[in-house]
Formats: sequence, C-alpha cells, structure tokens
Amino acid sequence: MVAIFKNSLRERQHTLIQQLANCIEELWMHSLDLNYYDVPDDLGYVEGNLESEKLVIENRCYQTTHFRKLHLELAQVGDRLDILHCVMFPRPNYDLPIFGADLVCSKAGISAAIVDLSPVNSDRSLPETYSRQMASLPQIDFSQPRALPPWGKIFSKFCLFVQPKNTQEAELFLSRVREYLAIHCQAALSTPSLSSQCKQAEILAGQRCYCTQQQQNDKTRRVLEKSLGKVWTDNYMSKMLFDCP
Ligand code: BLA
Repeated sequence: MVAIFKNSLRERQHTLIQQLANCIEELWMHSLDLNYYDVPDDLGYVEGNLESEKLVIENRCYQTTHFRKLHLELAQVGDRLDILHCVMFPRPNYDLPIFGADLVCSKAGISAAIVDLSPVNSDRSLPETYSRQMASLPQIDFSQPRALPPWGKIFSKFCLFVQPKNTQEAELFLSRVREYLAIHCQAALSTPSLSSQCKQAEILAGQRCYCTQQQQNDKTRRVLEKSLGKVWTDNYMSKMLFDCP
C-alpha cells in the first residue's frame, strides 16, 4: 500500500525537517509492507492556540506485520519552531528495539537532533545483529554533542544527540538516521515471531518503561500545554505519542 498525502505543513518547515520526513517515509515505503493505522479522528490534524502562538500538528501512522505503530509527526509553533517526531513501536511478539527520532529547529538553526534504536530487553542490550552493524558504522564527530537528560537512560550507547552547527553536520545527521533505519527495517524483516509468552511480557515491560520515561520530557510537554492545555497534553502524550498496550 502506498498512500499519497498532501504535504501542506511539511512544505513550510525547516529544510532539514522536510528532508528527514521524506527520508523516513521513502525508507518505510520501500522496505516495509505498510498498512493503514487508524489515528483517532480528532488527532490526525490538530490546531491549538490557547494562551500563545498557534500550534499545528500533522500525524501519519502506519502498521505492518512487525510494527504495531509507525508514527511520523510534524509540528509547527507560530512561525518560530518546527518539530519532527518519529517512533516505530514493534509488536511485542518481535524482539526488536524501538526506533526514535526527534528534530527541533528554529530560524536561528537546529537546536536538537536525536536518533536512537533503544533496547527493550530487561538487560538493556540490543540484539546482536544491531550492535554489530551499528558498531561498524564510521564514527562521526559533531562539534556540538548534547548531554541526555536523566530520563534518557532508556537510550542505547549508540544514541546520537547533537546540535548540528552547519549544513555539513545536518547532512551527517540525516545520513546517520538513514543508516539506523536501513539496519532496522532489514533486521526487522528477518526477525522471527516469538512464541514465548514470558519473553513477550519482558518486551512489553521494556516498551512500557520507554513510554513512561519519554512522558517525562518537560520540554515537549511545555510546548503542547501552552497551546492545547494540560488535560489535552496528558491525553496526547499517553495515548498518541507514547502509548503502550
Ligand atoms: C527536546 N523536544 C525537545 C525540545 C522541544 C521538544 C521543544 C527542546 C529542544 C532543545 O532542548 O533544544 C518538543 N518534541 C517536541 C514536541 C514534540 C516532540 C512538541 O516530539 C511532539 C509534538 N523526543 C521524542 C523522541 C525522542 C525525543 C521520539 O519525541 C528520542 C528518540 C528526545 N527531545 C528528546 C530529547 C530532548 C528533546 C532527549 C532533550 C531534552 C532535554 O534536554 O531535557
């Protein structure tokens, strides 16, 4: 299935966000067999401007045999902040890490660029095919690495969190995301379904921990609350951004 969407918000966003969104969707469409995912009616396209600038959110979701939810979200706050958020949640009967990326840009430049394949096993290790391939990627030195907040203990040792300082660093970030995604899509397709209920429970607990930690990101919460209120934000963060069955 290939869907054609109107790229209304994307065309008005920071170039790196457009490039990253296109890159993610191209890889999904070429490597995975996508099916529609029912986004709740009122959450596909959202606008809010409670007490400050207008916030616009566009969500796209898919599902596949291996993934219960592929989520790509684009958001814009007034004309000053552009955001891309992407998470791929595996189904609990596949022993797969969670792909996550977040990109926050303003007119002044890119403030945060993060990508990871995060483990969900109880010993916080990635499957061997992942660690082997990720460890063999050439090291990239960014001029402005950023430190993870305390809730970021969910991320793997391969987590890349930087503030790209120029076009070259922005392109290097983009190519690293493409490499992580390519490793992930290829590994997912050759990963067999688990029959052990015990192992599935462990994976689900790992996914739940990932979601609980991500919900502690006050920077995301504050942006949403300012335009859409606390009740809406609580619901959105737990049901749309980081939901867990
Ligand atoms: C940081 N996320 C941020 C920041 C903003 C947002 C404004 C601060 C930027 C900065 O510190 O320079 C905002 N992000 C959003 C909003 C949405 C969003 C509004 O996704 C959604 C509507 N966040 C994720 C995912 C990851 C992630 C999937 O959603 C990682 C895989 C990470 N974002 C992340 C981290 C920070 C961040 C680690 C820095 C937090 C900090 O420094 O405290």
